[in-house]
Amino acid sequence: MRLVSLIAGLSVAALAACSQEAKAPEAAPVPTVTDAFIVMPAPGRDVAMGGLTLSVEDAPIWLTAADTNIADKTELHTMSMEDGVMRMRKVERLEATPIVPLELERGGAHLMFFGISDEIAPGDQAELVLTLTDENGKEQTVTTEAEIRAMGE
Ligand SMILES: [Cu+2]
Repeated sequence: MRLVSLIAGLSVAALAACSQEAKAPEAAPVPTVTDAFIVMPAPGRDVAMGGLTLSVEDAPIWLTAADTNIADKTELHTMSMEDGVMRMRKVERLEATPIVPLELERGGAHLMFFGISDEIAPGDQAELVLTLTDENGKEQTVTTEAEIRAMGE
């Protein structure tokens, strides 16, 4: 009886060691966000776009949400040409890999802000909080400063 429980105990320990080893090689992505900006809305409007660069080391990561203190709602948008017309589409996630950083900018995939405060002016800084999700579904948030830019800049 004692021998059986000893063997059972050993195999549990062996399983635990095994599952820890299986997890060890998974690299945790290390993200860096730079050049975040928000463009001033057109006069009388409260909707505008913004951008940033998301680089990552060691493993791919996905931008899955964004939030700012100067707008009610932020969406992730892609741009594509359909029948000769540029169209924006809301997407759930945008990918950055160690080889291809995610670049959000005018004319391409971008951040879209709704209900922008009318208190902002070019040169101001807004807080931008990004939710990033790795390939295991693990989330992390990165807070960065976004520069408010005039429309033509
Ligand atoms: Cu858009």
